[in-house]
Amino acid sequence: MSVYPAVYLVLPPRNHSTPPPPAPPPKPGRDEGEGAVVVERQTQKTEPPRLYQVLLLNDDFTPMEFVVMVLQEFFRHDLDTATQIMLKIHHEGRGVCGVFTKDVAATKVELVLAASRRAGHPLQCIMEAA
Ligand code: TYC
Repeated sequence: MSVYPAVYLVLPPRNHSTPPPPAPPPKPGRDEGEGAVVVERQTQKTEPPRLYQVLLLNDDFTPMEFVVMVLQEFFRHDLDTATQIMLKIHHEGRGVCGVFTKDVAATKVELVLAASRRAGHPLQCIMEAA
């Protein structure tokens, strides 16, 4: 007779037909919780807007002072710069007042022409692609 106590290992019944329980769903990440919006990254496609020069043209009748006033009021140049631009136009026939996006340039042209006609001057103002 043995001196050791009997030890029995109790195992659960074998069952090869029952699959293991499904793994729990992964915990949502920082941006993947319920109701979150996932935005796909896209490569940059936006082109910078095209720019347009606004120019004044010389004529024989518009007073120099009026042109200087236009350059100050509509293009925010100081008196010195406005005078230099006016003289350049006077001598060379045309000169750049500023460079703007299309809508802004078109609006400047309209405002300058309206002010010139209101004052009775034939000043010409145009825009050109820069
Ligand atoms: N030539 C004009 C004069 O002698 C002055 C002038 C300058 C007119 C610029 C238009 O865009 C102009 N009075």
